[in-house]
Amino acid sequence: MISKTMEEALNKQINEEMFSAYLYLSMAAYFEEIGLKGFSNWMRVQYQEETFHAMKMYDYLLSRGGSVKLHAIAEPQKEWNSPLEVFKATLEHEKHITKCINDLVDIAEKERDRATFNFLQWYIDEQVEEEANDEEIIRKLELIKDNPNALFMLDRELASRVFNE
Ligand code: OFO
Repeated sequence: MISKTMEEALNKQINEEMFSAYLYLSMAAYFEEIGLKGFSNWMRVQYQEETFHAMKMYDYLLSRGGSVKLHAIAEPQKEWNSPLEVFKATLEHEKHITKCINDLVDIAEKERDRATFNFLQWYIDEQVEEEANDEEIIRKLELIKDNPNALFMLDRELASRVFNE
């Protein structure tokens, strides 16, 4: 049976993941509203990924005999000034999530909870990928600057992203 401390920390993280989903869904709407459907698709897939992150933790907590407590999801930002600003905000958010996951690993170690420690390794790897994806898009957007043709080419590229766990 999972400890109360670990249970509380995982419930907090489920909320962080659900907020991430909400934030990216808000960004998807922003992109669609400014006519960038490919960017919007990329963010919709990110929304699906974050929901998956939350549900994976939800299922794990239940499988360990823990109790799921869903906290209120905060309202995400709605407006940004440019695609570059969105992706910079995305990277900052992912760095925050990486810190949350590292803190969870510390708690699992302190609680001597080996199962949760192992479970969290998947999230550690996932965060490396998430930050790398954002950095790659930021680099492209910095090269693109104000070139609309290049921006539309990137939009076409991002339109092909599909969700896979
Ligand atoms: Fe974006 O990795 Fe979960 O929150």
